[in-house]
Amino acid sequence: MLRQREPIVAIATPYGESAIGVIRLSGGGVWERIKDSIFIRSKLKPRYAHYVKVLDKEGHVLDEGILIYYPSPNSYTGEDMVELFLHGNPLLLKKALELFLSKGIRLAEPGEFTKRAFLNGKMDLLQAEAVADLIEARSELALRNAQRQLQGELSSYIRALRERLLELLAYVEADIEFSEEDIPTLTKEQTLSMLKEVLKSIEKLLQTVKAGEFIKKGINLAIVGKPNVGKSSLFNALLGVERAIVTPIPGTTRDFLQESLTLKGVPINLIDTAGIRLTEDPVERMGVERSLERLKSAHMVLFVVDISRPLEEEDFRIYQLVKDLEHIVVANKRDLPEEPSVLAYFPQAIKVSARQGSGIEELKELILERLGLSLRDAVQVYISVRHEDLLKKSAKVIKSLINKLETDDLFPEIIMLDLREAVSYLEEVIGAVGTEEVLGSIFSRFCIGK
Ligand SMILES: Nc1nc2c(ncn2[C@@H]2O[C@H](COP(=O)(O)OP(=O)(O)OP(=O)(O)O)[C@@H](O)[C@H]2O)c(=O)[nH]1
Ligand SMILES: [Mg+2]
Repeated sequence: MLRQREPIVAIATPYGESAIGVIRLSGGGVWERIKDSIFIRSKLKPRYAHYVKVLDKEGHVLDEGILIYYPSPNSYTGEDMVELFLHGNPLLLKKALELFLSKGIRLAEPGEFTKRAFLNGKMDLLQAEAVADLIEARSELALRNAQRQLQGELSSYIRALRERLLELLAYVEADIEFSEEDIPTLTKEQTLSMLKEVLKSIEKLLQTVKAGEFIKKGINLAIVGKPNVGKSSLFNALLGVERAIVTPIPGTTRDFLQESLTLKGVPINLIDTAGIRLTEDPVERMGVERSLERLKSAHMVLFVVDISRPLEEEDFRIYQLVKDLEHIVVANKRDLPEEPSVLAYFPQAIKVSARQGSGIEELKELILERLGLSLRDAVQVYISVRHEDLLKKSAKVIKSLINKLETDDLFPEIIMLDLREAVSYLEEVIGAVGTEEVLGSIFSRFCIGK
């Protein structure tokens, strides 16, 4: 399995001046390739920090630093690896890089170290993806999720589903191959219940894709409503600062405002918009048009109404625009006497007072819950679009198999083919393949020849 490929090299730290710059090398016999350029006093010891000098072609000292040698298989890639910690000067690092390139070591492609780690079985595909996610993570939750995935949480979740299907497959295949013999089989009900259980788990995972994207990229949350209902006040209350201008005059906000905030680690781009109404004022009208535009790019909308006054035609008109979008109805000004018709029309509304700041924490929690990000959720792993595609395919096959089984008695061969297909998609998610394992699963389970 473990293979040593041709040596590659890369500068592993970002371009720019820094205290330390790291050069990473990996591949079969990489140390032998570079050792002429390294002055080292002691004998090279695996995974030991050596003080070294890097010598250029003329034998001059290019820099001094620390070198660590990780012989295969105990390295990140599984190959022989060298990490050199030099001074973080871009020019110097480039010179060192060129020195190694001149020794026939190739420049690494993006992600090539991690790709080699995957190919050498040091991690599965999900974990390799998590490395990229971890480096890119820009919010606390994204970071935490990437770390979880790197630790193999999502992998083990998917592996468990795959094992359930393999178990079923083992029964079915044994039924085909050894139908004459007295071996344990599953009833149709048992098969169905196992399939349904797996399907349910896949569907649960599928629900996390949106949230998974949200925690990586953040969400656009737009506040809309007719003039004077308290949108800007709500904007400020959510931000926790007096950012937007608030006045009793309808039509105060003319252009949209954006501010970033994080809700429990989720990056949110909060947008306050101009109150939407038919207006003769050309400036306000442009603002209204921009509000409508913001609506389109919003992942979620907070539709604000004034709980202290009867609803008007404008409220209903705006509601028509948002009702098919992901939205929350916010009944603001709950500190004032309540006009009962508002809640009669919008019983689902959450009551807040933007001015007094009450109900705001509950609103934040509701936003996260609607986004599928509530920390109370049972599933704490999030999938990405690549996983979604494969999981959907797997779910589709399982679903149709359930339907067929419920209406018909199927040949085990058919069940076997469907199961294999469903399993193959799960394997693609983790990047594992091998039909050997199916056989292994049969024999470990049935002790044939006993
Ligand atoms: N009593 C009470 N008044 C509020 C509350 N929220 C906002 N107001 C008042 O309502 C008026 C309008 O508030 P804004 O936040 O400017 O309303 P807006 O929806 O942004 O208005 P436009 O920008 O004109 O569309 C101001 O006088 C606020 O002080 C609230 O929770 N309770
Ligand atoms: Mg406003």
